[in-house]
Amino acid sequence: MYGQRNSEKRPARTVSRRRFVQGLVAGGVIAGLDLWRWPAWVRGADNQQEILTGNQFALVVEQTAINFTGYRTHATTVNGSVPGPVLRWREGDTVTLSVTNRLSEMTSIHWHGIRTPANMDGVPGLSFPGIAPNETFVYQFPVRQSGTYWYHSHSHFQEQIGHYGPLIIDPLGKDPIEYDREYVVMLSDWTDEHPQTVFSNLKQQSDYYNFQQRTLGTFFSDVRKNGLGATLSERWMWNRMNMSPTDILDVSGATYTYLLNGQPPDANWTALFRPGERVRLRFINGSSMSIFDVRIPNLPMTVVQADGNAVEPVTVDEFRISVAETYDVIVQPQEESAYTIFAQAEDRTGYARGTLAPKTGMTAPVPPMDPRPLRTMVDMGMGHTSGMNMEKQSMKAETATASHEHGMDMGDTSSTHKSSMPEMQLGTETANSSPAKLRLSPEVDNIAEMPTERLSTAGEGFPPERRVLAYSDLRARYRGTDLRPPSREIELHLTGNMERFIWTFDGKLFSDAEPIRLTLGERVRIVLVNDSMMEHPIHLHGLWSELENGHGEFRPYKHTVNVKPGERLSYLVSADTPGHWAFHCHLLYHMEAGMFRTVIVS
Ligand SMILES: [Cu+2]
Repeated sequence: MYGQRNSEKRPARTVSRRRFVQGLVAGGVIAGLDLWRWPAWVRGADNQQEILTGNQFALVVEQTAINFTGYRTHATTVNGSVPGPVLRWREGDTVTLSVTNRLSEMTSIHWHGIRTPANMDGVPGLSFPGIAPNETFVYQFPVRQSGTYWYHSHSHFQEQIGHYGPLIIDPLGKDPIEYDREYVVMLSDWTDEHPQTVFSNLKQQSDYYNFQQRTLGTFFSDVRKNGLGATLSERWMWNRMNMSPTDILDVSGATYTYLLNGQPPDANWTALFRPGERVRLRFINGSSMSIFDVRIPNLPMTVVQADGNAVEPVTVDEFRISVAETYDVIVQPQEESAYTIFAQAEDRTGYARGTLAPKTGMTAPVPPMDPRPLRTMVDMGMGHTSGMNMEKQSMKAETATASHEHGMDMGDTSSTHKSSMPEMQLGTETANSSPAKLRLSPEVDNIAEMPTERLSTAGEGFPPERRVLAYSDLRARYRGTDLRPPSREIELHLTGNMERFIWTFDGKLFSDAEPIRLTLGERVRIVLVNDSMMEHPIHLHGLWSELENGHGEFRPYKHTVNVKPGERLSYLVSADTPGHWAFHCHLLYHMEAGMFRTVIVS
């Protein structure tokens, strides 16, 4: 059992890895240094990250000894810490970042969500060749946006082993968000296993890190709840589909230690406040594979920014943050007491944790993890279901599986997609440039028969009494800058073979796929249909993804759009920056497994 394994882990030791402000003193990052921008409590606070400000930065990528789990090992770091230093830019500045590679392999830094010229985007093979050992590459570009972002390696698996850090951009004028203090809260996942080993394990056995199969005990409780017939047919169906309804995340707390600003849960990263203050928490999910559900028991959070862009304030108890997303929230603790920042992995196999407190050393209870979510028939892409039609669903499942086994063409399921999507109002003058004609194949083990619009839910696994942020809650604070309707539509299916750990767009591996071509200046609608049973945070480099979530011209601008299982959603893109751009799932091992395309704007 998982719980057993977890308790066998040695207690995390707090290691003084954080060489606070060391980079400022020793790293030669003196030119353009604007310490006045920072109030004393930020500069001096204990337990805070190194912060580099100004417009000139010297960054060094190197191997650094770390210890998150009780075992001493190495991380690939930026300036010697995990996460790397907070980079603080100002909108309107031109920033110069010299990145020196002290590894024995190639490296790179990608500025996630930042609108740079294509040759500054940091993706080896697309933007530039990468940074060779002992070489220094100088990035330079104007900063034309503000908000909370992050940076990370785009070279092989370096992101998993520590090569990431927060990136904050102050607006040129007054910040429209009012707050008295702010903290970066960067969540991530650490494993002592070599990421190549993790990937091989997943390739050989996709549920390698999932021990949460349902047992005989849960069978009997399901029978009591749902009756024997429904329980039998549901389980039979999942077996036929070669899936477990408990496969939520591919890599779990079985190997991961979840970090909050580079601190394991026991180290309890702590941020201070004075009661009554408005505290801005800048949440960044810098994980390789972990989606988190974040809450602060007894403290409502008001979401004010998503992926760096201001949204109309919305107050919630909890939000789900997918890999690579950022959310800024305001909290206003009134009591002279401590609060736990609790970020449980979506599969409930572990959590990251920190504390907000009026004094150092105070703690609040750490809540038990919620029950783990179960995948449902909606996730399966079979629409809404009830006990009544379970049998019918099972028959469909059997048909699909049988056809799969015999390699039969499932036929024109794409036409079903369209007719079954009355919720989506896909513009009038659009020509579908990529009619998806998918069939079951070694790369595609499922096709959503009835993908649904699911923007008004955060997904499964939340108790009903909690207010949980949904994508439909995100209304941009400012009207979009390009109000033209899209001139065409590109539909892409998020596909995979769970068992073989193959992940693709439209059933095609990156190596077999043609680039997606956009004409410079055109406005397009990207439609994503998730045929798989996993969530996929889809990240388009260089261009904004304006999520069509029912707010008209106030669509939120995102850089990463999480697509739930069985979901169909769309966003608009203005192809305003030429070049070769990466477009991929931000689950690191999904990207590596093939879920990646090149977008060429010319
Ligand atoms: Cu993915």
